[in-house]
Amino acid sequence: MHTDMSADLWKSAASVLDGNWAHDHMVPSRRLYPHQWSWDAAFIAIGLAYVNPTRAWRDLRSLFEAQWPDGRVPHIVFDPLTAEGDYFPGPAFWDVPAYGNRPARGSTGLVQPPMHAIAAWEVYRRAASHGARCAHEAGEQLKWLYPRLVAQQEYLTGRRDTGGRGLASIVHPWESGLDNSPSWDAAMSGVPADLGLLDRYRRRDLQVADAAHRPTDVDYARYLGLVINYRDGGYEDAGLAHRHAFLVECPSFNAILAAAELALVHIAAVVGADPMIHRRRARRITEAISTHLYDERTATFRSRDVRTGTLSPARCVSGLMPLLLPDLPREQAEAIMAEAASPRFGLPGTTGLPVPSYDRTAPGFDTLRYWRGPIWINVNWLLRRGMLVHGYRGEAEDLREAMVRLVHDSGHYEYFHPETGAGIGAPMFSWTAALSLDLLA
Ligand code: 9YW
Repeated sequence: MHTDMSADLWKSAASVLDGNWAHDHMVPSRRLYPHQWSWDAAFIAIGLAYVNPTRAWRDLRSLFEAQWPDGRVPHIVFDPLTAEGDYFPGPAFWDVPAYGNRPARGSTGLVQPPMHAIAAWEVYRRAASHGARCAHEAGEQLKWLYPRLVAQQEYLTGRRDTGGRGLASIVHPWESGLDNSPSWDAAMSGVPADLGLLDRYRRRDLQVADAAHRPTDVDYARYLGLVINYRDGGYEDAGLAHRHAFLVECPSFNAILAAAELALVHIAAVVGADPMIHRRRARRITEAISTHLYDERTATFRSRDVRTGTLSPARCVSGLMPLLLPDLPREQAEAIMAEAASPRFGLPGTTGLPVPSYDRTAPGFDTLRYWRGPIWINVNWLLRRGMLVHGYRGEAEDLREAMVRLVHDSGHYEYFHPETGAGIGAPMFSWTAALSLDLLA
């Protein structure tokens, strides 16, 4: 790849991360998302590992300082210096119960995909190249994080196994990180949409972003209704199957959950804990994904609605994520590669672009609307990682080059138009910048 292009991209990526640092954490985007988001912090740490490892640890640590006593790591940790009006739904809406040594910063009661063990291991691995002081810092931070990462996994594999199949359920589309993905359409159609909620609570996102890109009002009313139901039950998980309208097992969330156990195998060995526990858990989750989330007929992974027991008809990028797992049966890994290469997604060898978030051939494919079509760098980064796990080296390199080219030509955007490659959503978006650093290194 052209070295001037790499040098330019490296410089602009590092400067986006400098600009988005807020005293003890990184914001995903200054204007749109002025707090700390959970899985963003993990992707961001992976990039900070190259330019500022101390900040990578600080960001992960400030997130885990807000961990709940039951082990859940909140999907947003609020910055008390940001005005309530600058983001909705803010701390007042979430109204989370007081818990233990909860820091002054409030949080939500939802989670996001547990990318953090993967990130912590990546930051640790790179520390030695920054010298002895950095390596020592990494050892100390890893020791601090380990029990907290384990508690996070135990929360998700325990209390969140609402279907009893050895998989974690999400209780809200926001927990997937793929907010309005068509993967939830079938399950969401059964969730009441009280549009009156939108009169009471104004959508802040529509004041700072284009309505044509964002989830619709009906989606949003359902999102708020689900939060209110979970919140009014004290964010308790026991008995959710009987009192919550949305419980879904997502192949991407669960693939990350299993990949996190594999990262914990390495971390446990460094901190003197038993790695075997994690190896066994990774195998169990992989088996559950492979058995319960695979549709034999179409040879694709789909999300499963726990309430109805049915697989979603939508073919989304989340179905490609189980490629992360080394123990996935060979024919399923091959099926994922075939799906990625098909006209539904398309690999850069054919399209010149990374894969879109949704099936290009589906009638509802929408080039602008968030997770219903646009290209996102974080899921493509995960797909490339999966390709490397299964030995698809040529495809992985093509995908790396396509991502680098896209971000270089279009900027560090939140997402990209899946036909033209134009940058859309928020500019100067942290995870796009952070993962670009990793792709260049
Ligand atoms: C929202 C912060 C978050 C990401 C999610 C993405 C979006 C927040 O932004 O959700 O308000 O809709 O879908 O993955 O963590 O970058």
